Amino acid sequence: MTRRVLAMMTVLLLLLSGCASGSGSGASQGGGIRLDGVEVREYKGEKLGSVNDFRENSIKGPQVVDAATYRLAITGLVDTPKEYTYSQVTSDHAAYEKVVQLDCVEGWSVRVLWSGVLVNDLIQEAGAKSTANTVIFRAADGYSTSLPLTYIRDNDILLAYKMNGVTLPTERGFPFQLVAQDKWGYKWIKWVTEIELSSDTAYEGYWESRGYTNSGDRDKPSLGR
Ligand SMILES: Nc1nc2c(c(=O)[nH]1)N[C@H]1C(S)=C(S)[C@@H](COP(=O)(O)O)O[C@H]1N2
Ligand SMILES: [Mo]
Repeated sequence: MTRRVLAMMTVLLLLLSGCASGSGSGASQGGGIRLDGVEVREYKGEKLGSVNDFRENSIKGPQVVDAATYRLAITGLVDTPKEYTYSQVTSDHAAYEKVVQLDCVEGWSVRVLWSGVLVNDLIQEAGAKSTANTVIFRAADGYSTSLPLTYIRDNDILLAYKMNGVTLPTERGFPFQLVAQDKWGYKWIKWVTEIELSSDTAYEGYWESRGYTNSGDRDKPSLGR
């Protein structure tokens, strides 16, 4: 009990001192630079879940991705196909943060602070052709999922490289997990390697082709069509 109170006070002190607030890529509202490795557990007065609250049930287990050789490809219906290194994604693009909850169809949820780049910023650099209306995401484990281009644009959907201020651990999808807010967990693809612009609105990803809804809307049942 006393140990818990002490731990809470330490976190509070860290937050107050500013060294645990703000964006990892530079200055923040608090003016401090958040040091990687210190998990943020409260954001604007809201208690957050933890990196350790997620369950690992990926189709082939955690994928170990080497940041040095990693590439993110933007392909399909684009004017200029792109290939980014890890640091080109994280350092050459504006950073955004938001608190979003992931809900798995298996009945668990975690709400954390995500930091990342806008998927739409990457798409805009490649230049989506006017016929593109679907975004297909592929990952290092062969997993895939898709979402409407309008959903990606209208909701400022993030490709996250940090949660609670900490670089995504291997289990959480390093280097990138899609923050598919308002969608079931199976849309939150981890270990993303490719973003393909497509006109195939009927494309079905890994779980979608196994009976889960293609919309993946969190406010609707996940099974059936
Ligand atoms: N590449 C890949 N991404 C994936 C999965 C997967 O098996 N492979 N599983 C999805 C499912 S069903 C859920 S609920 C979330 C869970 O995220 P977590 O493993 O970080 O808890 O990841 C999603 N992203
Ligand atoms: Mo899930």
